[in-house]
Amino acid sequence: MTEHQTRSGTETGLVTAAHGRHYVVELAHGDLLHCYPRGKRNSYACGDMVDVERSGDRQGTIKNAHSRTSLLYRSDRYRQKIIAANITQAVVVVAAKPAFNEDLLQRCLIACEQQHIKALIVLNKTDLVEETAKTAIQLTLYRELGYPVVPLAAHNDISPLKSALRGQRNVLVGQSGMGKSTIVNGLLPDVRARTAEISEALDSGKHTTTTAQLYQLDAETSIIDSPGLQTFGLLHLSQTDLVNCFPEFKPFLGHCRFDDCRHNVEPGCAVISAVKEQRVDERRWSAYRELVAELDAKPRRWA
Ligand SMILES: Nc1nc2c(ncn2[C@@H]2O[C@H](COP(=O)(O)OP(=O)(O)OP(=O)(O)O)[C@@H](O)[C@H]2O)c(=O)[nH]1
Ligand SMILES: [Mg+2]
Ligand SMILES: [Zn+2]
Repeated sequence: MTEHQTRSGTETGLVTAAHGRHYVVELAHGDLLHCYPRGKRNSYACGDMVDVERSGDRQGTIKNAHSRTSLLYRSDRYRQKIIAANITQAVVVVAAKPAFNEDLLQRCLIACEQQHIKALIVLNKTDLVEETAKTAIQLTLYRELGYPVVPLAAHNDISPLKSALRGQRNVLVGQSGMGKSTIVNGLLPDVRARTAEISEALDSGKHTTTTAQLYQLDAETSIIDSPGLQTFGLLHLSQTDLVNCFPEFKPFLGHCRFDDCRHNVEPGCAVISAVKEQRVDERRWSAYRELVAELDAKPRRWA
């Protein structure tokens, strides 16, 4: 018995595609199994290591996932949605056209902070020179906060991104149309065929990505392409989580008048003073307050 066949009938594999409740699991010897999870409440994501039981020639049932080192997910009042598991770096792709949503970018960064996932911002479509100038300025704030910003024209040349991806399990996230799948195709020129194959197998006929898909770039590097996001709920964060997800707040924490200050409307708040002194950007504090308000609103139904 090998380490990948722990119990009779049970094999261990990596989730390499996820489309709703349909998963593709790659076993140690490279076989692909089309799987559904056991039980209605269980859900998995690309990057999960799972135990599966074969139920047919190329089919199986996912019994459980191994413990995760990280989990990128979003949650609104009604449900939680897993984006990717066991990732070390999120590549948030933005572009000037269609205009990117800064609120969504901030939410992606916050979700990463909470899971201790490194975040990298790609400013794609820099070949659209005129449109890009304003967006580049808009991103200065994030660069100053310590998030690397990589300008890219994925259509033309993917090489500026390659070294930043190396040695990481990456996930591409962002709005639809920013160029995530174009980046994958640039990294793996033969990937279109593979994408078509998997999409066909999963019965998805759309042009934009509807299936999260993991690609191995080399022995140490992989990248997950994920479907475009429109919203990014963060109701799984606690108030404390939220504060800690804003790295620039850190120097001011512990200096507020009240020990239980929420840095929202409280008098004598050191964070609010820092905003007034322009030591913390107003855009970030607004985002923070918006999220505090969301946490204060109606309770989560999935909790
Ligand atoms: N001008 C320009 N267009 C680009 C570039 N990269 C991608 N595009 C175009 O942007 C559009 C969207 O690209 P996709 O790669 O499908 O975007 P996506 O982020 O994967 O979108 P979803 O799968 O819907 O989330 C396509 O028409 C691409 O050809 C670029 O560097 N420059
Ligand atoms: Mg795509
Ligand atoms: Zn405060």
